[in-house]
Amino acid sequence: MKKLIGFAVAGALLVALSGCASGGTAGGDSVNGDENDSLIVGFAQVGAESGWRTANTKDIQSAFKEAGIELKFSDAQGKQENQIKAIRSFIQQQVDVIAFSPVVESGWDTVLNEAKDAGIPVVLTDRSVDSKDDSLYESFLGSDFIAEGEKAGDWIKEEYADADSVKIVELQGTTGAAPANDRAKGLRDSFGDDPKFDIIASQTGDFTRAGGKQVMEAFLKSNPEIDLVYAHNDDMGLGAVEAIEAAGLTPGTDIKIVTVDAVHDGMQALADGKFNFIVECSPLLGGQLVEVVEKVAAGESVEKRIVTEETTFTQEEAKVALPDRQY
Ligand code: GYE
Repeated sequence: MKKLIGFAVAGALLVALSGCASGGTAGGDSVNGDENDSLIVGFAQVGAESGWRTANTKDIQSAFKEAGIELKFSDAQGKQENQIKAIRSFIQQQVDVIAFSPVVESGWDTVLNEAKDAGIPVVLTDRSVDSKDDSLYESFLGSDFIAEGEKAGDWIKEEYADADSVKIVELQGTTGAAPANDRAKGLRDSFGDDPKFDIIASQTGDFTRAGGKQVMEAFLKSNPEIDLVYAHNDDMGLGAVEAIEAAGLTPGTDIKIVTVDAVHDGMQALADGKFNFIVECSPLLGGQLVEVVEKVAAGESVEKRIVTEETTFTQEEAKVALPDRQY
C-alpha cells in the first residue's frame, strides 16, 4: 500500500508542478478494499480552548489509533487562517480523507472546493459550515446546538415559573462559531416573546475560562442586578464563578449559572452547588468519526447529518454521574 500512497503523493506533486488545480487522484479510490493501516486522514482541530476540546482531541486521537488509521493532526490555535493552511497542506499531501471542526461557520467554500477538485472527501465534525453547497462535504457529525440552547431556556422557564422578571447575562462562545450562534438562538427560541426573560448583557468570552471571568467581571460592574448567567460552555461558567466569588457573592445561590458541555470540572461545580444546570454536549466523537471516515474512504454512502445523543444534568444528577464520568 505504501507504493500506492507514494504514487498519490507523486501525483500531487505533478499536479502542483503542472499548475493544474484539478485532476488529483481521488483519495477514496486509492484505498478501496485495503486495510485500515493504509488509510491516512488529515484532521484540523480548532485548538485547545476548553476542557471539552481537550477531551475531544484525546478521544479522536485514541479512536484513530485503535482503528489503525494514520491521523495527521493539526491544531489551528483558534484561527481560521491556520485551519485553511492545514487543509491545503492535507490536500497537497493527498491524504485519503480530511476531517475538521471549523473554528467559525463562514468562509470555507474556496478551500472546500479545492479539496473537492483534488478528489479528497471532507467530513465535518463537531461544528458545521454555513456553505450553501452541501456537496462540499460528505457528512456533518456533531451536536444540535440549537436544541442545546432550547434545553437551557426550558430549564430557566421552569426554574423561574413564578418570578415576575429574570435578568440574564450571556457569555457567548467564539464569535461566528456555530455553537455560539446556535446556543444564542436556541435560548431565545425557547423564551419566545415572553418579556419576563430579559437578556440584559451578552458578550463573547471566547469559550475560555479567562474570557468568561473577564467578561463576567465587567458584567458585574455595570449591572447591579443579575439573576442568572447563561454560559455557552462550562469553562466560561467556571470563569464566571471566580468573578462572582471575587465580588463577594455566592455562585449558584445569589446568581444562578446554566452552562453547556458537562465536562468534569463543570460537573464538579454543579455537584458542589456552584452551577445550577448543565446541558450536555458530548466531545466523544472519535468512534463515530472513524466509522464515517472508513465508509467515505471505501466509497460507501453515509448520512449527511449525524446528530450526537445528549442529556442534561441537575445538581443531584451530577452527583450521581460524576464518579463514572470519562472526561
Ligand atoms: O462546547 C466548547 C468548545 O464546538 C461544541 O467548543 C464545541 C464547543 C464546546 O470550546 O467548550
